[in-house]
Amino acid sequence: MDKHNAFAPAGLVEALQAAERVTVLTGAGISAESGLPTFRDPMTGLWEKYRPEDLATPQAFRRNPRLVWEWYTWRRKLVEQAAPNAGHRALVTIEQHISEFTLITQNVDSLHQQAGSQRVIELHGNIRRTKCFDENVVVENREESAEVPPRCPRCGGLLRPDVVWFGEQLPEQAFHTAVEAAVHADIFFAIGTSGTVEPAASLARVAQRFGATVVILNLDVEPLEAPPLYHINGRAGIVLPALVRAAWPE
Ligand code: BV8
Repeated sequence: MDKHNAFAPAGLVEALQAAERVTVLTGAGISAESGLPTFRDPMTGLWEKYRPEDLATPQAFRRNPRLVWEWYTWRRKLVEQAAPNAGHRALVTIEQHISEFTLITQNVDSLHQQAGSQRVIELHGNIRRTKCFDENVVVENREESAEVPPRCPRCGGLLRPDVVWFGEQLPEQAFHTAVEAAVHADIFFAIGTSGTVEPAASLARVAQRFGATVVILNLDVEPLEAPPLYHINGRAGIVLPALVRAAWPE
């Protein structure tokens, strides 16, 4: 293997082979190669006059529940048509080689679980789940309804996607687990995330402060090999399989 493979720096490969605890934070970028738009992509079609921050809030939902529900219905249909890509699958392989592996995702698309990842912490919920806006309780197997948004079968309140909106608290247990996994990581990967949304973006800094090797994998980073910090510029669907091949040749 080329010793200076930009996608698999030798120092990082050795660290990966020796690592006990690996923590990964993923963002929309890892699902981009599955055809799902990221939040940095300009909104397309009928949504192009909106910003996600304008639609993914409880205020927006209160103001115009139909508009927000229909945006999520559009996104959910894209998610249902999407399949995991080689980046998601490479993380499943890494999980199989590492004794304590934690995958934290900001994504709401279930593609990590579909790829076979076992330990997935969903910081921002999941677009496939629906909950009652008033009771804040998930509604299972709801009947299709002509009403938009549909109503809660229990209390008649409006239904909403079970995702964390801007201005809403993250699920407490999920975030606590994520912080612990950052604190104790030997290696922390931040993959396909612009690091613009808090408190998820703080996890890489926590890992760095507690002595982890930190790897930033993105399309918009300058390559850097300054152990214990690595910046790898490339697509997750290409770089992660290259790292796996270098660390654990068949
Ligand atoms: C909170 C679910 C406590 C919904 C999401 C003022 C008032 C109130 C709050 C705030 C405030 N100022 C700041 C805040 C905190 C706020 C925040 O961070 N705002 C930002 C906009 C500044 N955060 C919150 O509100 C959080 N809650 O703080 O609670 C609180 C409570 C009350 C009051 C105050 C505080 C909740 C945040 C969760 C929001 N929900 N998602 C949905 O999906 O619809 S966030 C959503 O956007 C995603 O989940 C994700 O987290 C974020 C997008 O980030 P990324 O995933 O990084 O995606 P992005 O498109 O940005 O970047 C993609 C990257 O991939 C790019 O860098 C690109 O280069 C790269 N890439 C592309 N292709 C590839 C690639 N890389 C590799 N390979 C490729 N092929």
